[in-house]
Amino acid sequence: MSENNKLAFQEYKSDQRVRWCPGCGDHAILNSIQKVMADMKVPQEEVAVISGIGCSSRLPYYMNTYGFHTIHGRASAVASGVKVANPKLHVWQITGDGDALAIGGNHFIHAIRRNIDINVILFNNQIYGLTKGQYSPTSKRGFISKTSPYGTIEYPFRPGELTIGARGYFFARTIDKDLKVSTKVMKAAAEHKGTSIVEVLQNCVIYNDNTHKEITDKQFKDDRTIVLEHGKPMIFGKERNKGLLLDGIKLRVVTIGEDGVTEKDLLVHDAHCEDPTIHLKLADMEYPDFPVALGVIRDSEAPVYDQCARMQIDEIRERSKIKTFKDLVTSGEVWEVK
Ligand SMILES: Cc1ncc(C[n+]2csc(CCOP(=O)(O)OP(=O)(O)O)c2C)c(N)n1
Ligand code: SF4
Ligand SMILES: [Mg+2]
Repeated sequence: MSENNKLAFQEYKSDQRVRWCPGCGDHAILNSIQKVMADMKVPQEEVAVISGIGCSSRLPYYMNTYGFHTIHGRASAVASGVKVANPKLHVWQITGDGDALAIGGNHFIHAIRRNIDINVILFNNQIYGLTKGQYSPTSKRGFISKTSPYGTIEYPFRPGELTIGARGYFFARTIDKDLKVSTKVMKAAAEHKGTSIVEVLQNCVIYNDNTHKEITDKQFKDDRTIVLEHGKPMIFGKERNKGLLLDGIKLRVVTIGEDGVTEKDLLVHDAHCEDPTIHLKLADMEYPDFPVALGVIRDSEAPVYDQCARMQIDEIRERSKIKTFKDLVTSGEVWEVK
């Protein structure tokens, strides 16, 4: 690997032609992932990028690392297996809202529940892009698509709520074109021990253009999103004069300087708190009632499946009377094959 960071960034790019549509949000997400790996100087041979099926799931082709474009919905299952079999690998799972939350919903929640040390990047464009525009489990209620010509009659999953409901310990959210927040949360996800879920609000220019526009557009973004930082008061807005406080058991948006509210009244973000109550409220905030939370919402510690599995195997092997071939060879015992 090159010492020069710029060169290192290029080294994570494969020689494959990137086939996403021009303007697709996936291009920016790919850049962020490559930048994070280069910044963290992770050797390419120690990285495995595992995906399911979908436009987003093409990403492993574009990475100059190990990778596996698996089958629809099974990215979490394969990523779990790779990590447990070889805990030294840095395992990244690339998945879409259809891949992870529809056909792959079961694998997704159980990987989280087990707390396997994988970094999941969930490309949420609220549509099935690859199959040309069917509604997905994250499409807004009433969304009109080829499979819902009169509008959907169901409420969508909120990925943060689902993660916390599955006993997840890491959840972050970013916007595809926001390189600063994306690289920050992906780095935090990589450093977190256990399953990290990063939801990326991604724009599909062809089948669901502008679905996140009312919060991601430059002119609205500062007033309609809040970038959470551990240990910092929850302030947002173009004028940096809006904030969040806890009113009884509910979050409330306030203006600093109005009704006697000062910065001291605002909630201070504690991403590391084990109790997920406030994290869930933050993850669930939706525009127009609230700003949409970006950044690391939850980053707490818990036992990690692959480490526990390894420890259990070592312990049982130690106690076992059954010896492996290696044990026999290294023990110096004399043995005879008849
Ligand atoms: C078993 C199986 N069922 C259905 C499909 C068809 N299929 C391929 S991708 C996809 C949805 C992809 O949507 P998403 O995961 O949101 O990815 P995007 O294309 O939006 O990035 C579907 C239904 C398939 N390939 N395999
Ligand atoms: S169809 Fe949508 S998600 Fe797929 S590559 Fe094109 S813009 Fe991206
Ligand atoms: Mg999708």
